[in-house]
This record gives sequence, structure tokens and C-alpha cells, in this order.
Amino acid sequence: QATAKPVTYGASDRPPRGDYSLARADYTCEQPWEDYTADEHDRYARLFARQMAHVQDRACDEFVVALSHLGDAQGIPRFADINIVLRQATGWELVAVPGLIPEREFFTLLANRRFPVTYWLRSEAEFDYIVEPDLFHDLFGHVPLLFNPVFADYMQAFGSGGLKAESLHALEFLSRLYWYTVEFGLMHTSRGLRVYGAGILSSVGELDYCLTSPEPNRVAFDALRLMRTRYKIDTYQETYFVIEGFGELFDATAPDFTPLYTALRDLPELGAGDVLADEKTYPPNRV
Ligand code: HBI
Ligand code: FE
Repeated sequence: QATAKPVTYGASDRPPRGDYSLARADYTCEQPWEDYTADEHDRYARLFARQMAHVQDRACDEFVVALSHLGDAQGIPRFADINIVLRQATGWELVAVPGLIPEREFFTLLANRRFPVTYWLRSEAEFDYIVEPDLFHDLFGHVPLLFNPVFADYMQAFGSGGLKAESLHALEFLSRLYWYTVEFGLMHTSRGLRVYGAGILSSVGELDYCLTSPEPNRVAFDALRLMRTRYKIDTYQETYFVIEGFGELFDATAPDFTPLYTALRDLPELGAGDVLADEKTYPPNRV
């Protein structure tokens, strides 16, 4: 067995939750479905039922219609069962991982249409909030949109783009792109703003905050502007980027990023809460 070394967000000193010694060289492992306890199946079902109710009229339509593919939600599904339908839909498959994995392995999986899903579920004490991605965040937050063909292509393009990001700076820029779209992205629709970011869809409080609070900025998506902007990992976001549709995301990642990286080198970084004078912003949804 390759000794996959654990990865955690930031310089946290918390021990890793997953067993990295079980992971293969590419950091994937088997989903220990037989090991899940009745309590864990029950906790997953309660998390799912609560979030399913929360996302109505807040998540984008593409997410809501795909939720049904996650199974009956009475317990933790087998990734193999979801894969039968997911492969048919967009050629993606779920692979189990012990938790966060290094960027290179992460991008390689995405480039090959393999989405890493953490196999362990949060504890009861973390029911409302957990710092690092767990099974529920990955499964409920990320997987439904992999059934959407355009978003699925964006995720694959992101992975292959990541593999080309040789310099360290480029990885920082790509991490911002992932953060402000895949994790915390908003979409403008004819019925108001809607959420497509997994970090919001799998959380409780941020769903309302990102759509209706007057506090955060809601800036029109622009790859260059976005990649200049630092982000926070342990508070609600101070800025959300808004797309008009998934086509816009895919088009933004189709061209080679090299000219973007060159332009970024001469532009000062922006703080998470900064707003530029002439940029397009969106008002919050009326409550
Ligand atoms: N690993 N398992 C897992 N899940 C992620 O979402 C993830 C990761 N490693 C790195 C990472 N995300 C971010 O740094 C991306 O921006 C690359
Ligand atoms: Fe995530």
C-alpha cells in the first residue's frame, strides 16, 4: 500500500479523520459501506431531509432536479449504485477518498471524470457545521450537479486546467476559481439569485445569508477579477460571484489560462470584501 499522507485545510493540527493508510497511490480507497453504523445511516437521513427542505427555492433548478439521483436518502447510499446512473448521464463516477487529498491528485481525478467523495460522515456534534469536507458535504453538495452535462464538462475542464497549472501561483488562482464557483457560486435567474455552490448547498445558515443578507458583495462573474480575490475558509463569504448560467463557467475555462496568469501577475490581490468601482454587482433577493 502506498503511504498516502493526510492533507488538511490550512495549518490545522487536528488529526486526519479518514484512514489514509487504506488509500492507493492515487489516494482513492473502497467505500466501507458495511462499516457504517445504524446511527450513521440515521444521521445521514436526517441531514438529507433537513437540507432537502432548505434548498427549495434557494438552489438552482439543475441541482434540485438531480437530487433524486442520490437514492431514497433513508441511509448512506453505495457510491457504486450512484455510479451506474451517473456514468450514463455524464461519464462521471464517484470514488471514495479518506478526506482532503493533494492538489495534483485532486486535479488528476477531476480530469478523468472521477469525483473524490470522503467516505466518513461527520459526528452528531458536527451536525450543523464541520470545517473539512465530509461524506454529506461531498455527496449532497457536489454530486447532484455532476448530472448536469455543462457543469460536468466544466469540472473536467477545471481538472485538466489544474494539471497545466505548473507554477505555485497558478494553483492559488485555480483554488480561488474552485472556491468562488464550485464551492460558493451563485446564479442569476429570472426568479432571482439561486445557489449552485456545494459549500452553501450543504450548509444551514449560509443558504439564506448568501441570497438575502445586505452584508456580502455579489459581483458579476469575471475570471480575472475572481482569481485576484482572496477567500476565507472558516466564515461566511464576504463576496459571492454570480453567473448567468453554466455555459458562462464552461466558456471561461475553455481558453488556455496562461494569458490570465500573466495579467494577474501585474494586478494587486483583492481582499475578500473588496469591491472595484466600475464592476457590475447584484442586489440581494427580496425576502
Ligand atoms: N481534496 N478530497 C478533496 N476534496 C476537495 O474538494 C479538495 C481536495 N484537495 C484540494 C482541494 N479540494 C482544493 O485545493 C481545490 O481548490 C483544488
Ligand atoms: Fe467541496
